Amino acid sequence: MSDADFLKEKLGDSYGKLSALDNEKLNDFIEAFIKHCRPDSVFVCDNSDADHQYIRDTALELGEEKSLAMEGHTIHFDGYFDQARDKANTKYLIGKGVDLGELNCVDKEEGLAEVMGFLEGSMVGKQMIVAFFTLGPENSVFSQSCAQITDSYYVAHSETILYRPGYEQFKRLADKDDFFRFVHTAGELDGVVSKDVDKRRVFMDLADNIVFSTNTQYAGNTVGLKKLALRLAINKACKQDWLAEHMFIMGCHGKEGETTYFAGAFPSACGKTSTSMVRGETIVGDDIAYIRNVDGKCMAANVEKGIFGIIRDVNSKDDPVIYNAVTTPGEVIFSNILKTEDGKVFWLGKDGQCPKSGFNHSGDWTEGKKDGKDNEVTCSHKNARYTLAISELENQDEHWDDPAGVELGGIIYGGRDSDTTVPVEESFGWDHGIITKGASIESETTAATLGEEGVRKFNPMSNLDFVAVPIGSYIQANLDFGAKLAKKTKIFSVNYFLKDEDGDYLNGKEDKRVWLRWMEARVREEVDTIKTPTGYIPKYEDLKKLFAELLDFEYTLEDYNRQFTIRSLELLAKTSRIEVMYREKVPDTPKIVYDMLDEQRKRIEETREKHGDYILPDELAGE
Ligand code: SPV
Ligand code: MN
Repeated sequence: MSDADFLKEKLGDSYGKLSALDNEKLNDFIEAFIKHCRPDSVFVCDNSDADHQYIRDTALELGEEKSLAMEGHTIHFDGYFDQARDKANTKYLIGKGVDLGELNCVDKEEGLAEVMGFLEGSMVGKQMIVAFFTLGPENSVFSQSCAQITDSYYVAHSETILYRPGYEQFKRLADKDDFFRFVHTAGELDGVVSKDVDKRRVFMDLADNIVFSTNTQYAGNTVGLKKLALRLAINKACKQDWLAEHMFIMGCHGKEGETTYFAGAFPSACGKTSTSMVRGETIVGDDIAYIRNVDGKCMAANVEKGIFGIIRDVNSKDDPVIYNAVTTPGEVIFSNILKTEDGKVFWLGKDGQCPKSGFNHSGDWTEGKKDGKDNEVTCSHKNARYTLAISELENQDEHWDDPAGVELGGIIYGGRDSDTTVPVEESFGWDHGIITKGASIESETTAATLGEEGVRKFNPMSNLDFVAVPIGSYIQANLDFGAKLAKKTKIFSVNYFLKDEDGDYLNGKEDKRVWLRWMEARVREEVDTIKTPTGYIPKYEDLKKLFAELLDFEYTLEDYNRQFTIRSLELLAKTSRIEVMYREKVPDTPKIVYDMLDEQRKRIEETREKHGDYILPDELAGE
């Protein structure tokens, strides 16, 4: 049988949709995996309303999602042991002679044999879905075409919410081979959840721009266009002088009629989404940004069109916009929260009282339930999420879907740091910011990945999990990108997690609104600063004004001093930790990284000699 006849027979009604794309590379890819995964049938999605509706309906029909009382809302459950990204089993397939430094790698032949073994016959008794999307807006310098093969209607449904349709773009592909490929199987099912999580693998082949994902359903492991594509994009970006970053993009509106855009990188579950959604400002995207130099300007676009956000602690007080979106009719997929008999939902930190019983990721649930290890099973998982389109949000930025992207006024690096860095600080310049802010991020671990929580981990640009090239060359690519900008974007650090001696947070949840407006004022050159050994910090008067204006809060000098004390000893310790990390783990570290860390250490030591271990900002004013 010829290839065309094989596809015609196997695809049936869907054949016309594939052949209209007239792409042999694509046909070869699909044919190979039909032969290998052996689905009973194949559905090709052409992004029509009818096809999207079919995907929604089938997710319900197969039980991968269940409908809820609220119109448009559904709920999906991942297996009890499949609740987060599996870093240990996420690996790069590397051929002979390729060196990716410390990254988690597996020999290509060996890895392929394993994952292809898991894929073989994995779709017998199931339908294969083939769907097309674009990362970044269509028809823009940011567009990246993607083809997804999956046997999960939940994955396909999530992608129709989170990503822009790409079918039409495929018709116009100039280079027919220029698309990212994703192949996913949930594997054998136990009811509706993946049964063989011990065979969970996410293996990436950078040479062929393909990612394989098996025996898992959690979106961070399966939704190809999210973190799987980010890894392929970082590899591509490094070769082409642009950046693919784990960043939100948001618009700040401190000055009537004008918007200053920021992109911000924070490790998972450290306030990234809530920063992009703060009251009074507008959201472009909450997770992944592509950044390009367009005529000397630093332009950024959200590669997604939706949000896969953490639902824990989303309540009407702290996150009113999201709360409203997830408690009113509209298309929302919840995952791993509590569903009651009458189709209502509850999650950790939601407004109101938690029901005494219901159904969740552990099965039937009643208050006080324990798992096999005698740990309490909470009503929802800490990493439980909601999936919705940005178009559902009342705070969407008017340029969120602009093919030109938005011009960045500032880049922000954040982390979960209880004792070292001040709540907000501006770097001395691009290189200093990239090195001592971005490349020096350390963060205490969270529930967004499997493993122990609360351990301080090195996480350059919050992108460590996704950096697909040796880390030193990734940092060099960031430095080079800045060098070519006509106007350097300012770089800041923020830390929302500073604690006092008793372990209480030194900041309120809404303080980030003040830090954002202060950074905006810096971009506009409207406020002055105090120079510290590690960067420029705000002056008390400027913050006092912003706290009063934005939060109606009387910010005292004592508050300021507690938050902005320069902690010399902790800063020196951090500088040493970072240096050791690079020396031990990153053999291709650019020399400038060591030089800048060294200069920073000297500055901290000199200031410490003069002013002591803990220095109040006022002591440095005027220096
Ligand atoms: C993150 O963990 O950074 C997320 C969710 O944004 S995931 O899809 O799991 O990556
Ligand atoms: Mn993320």
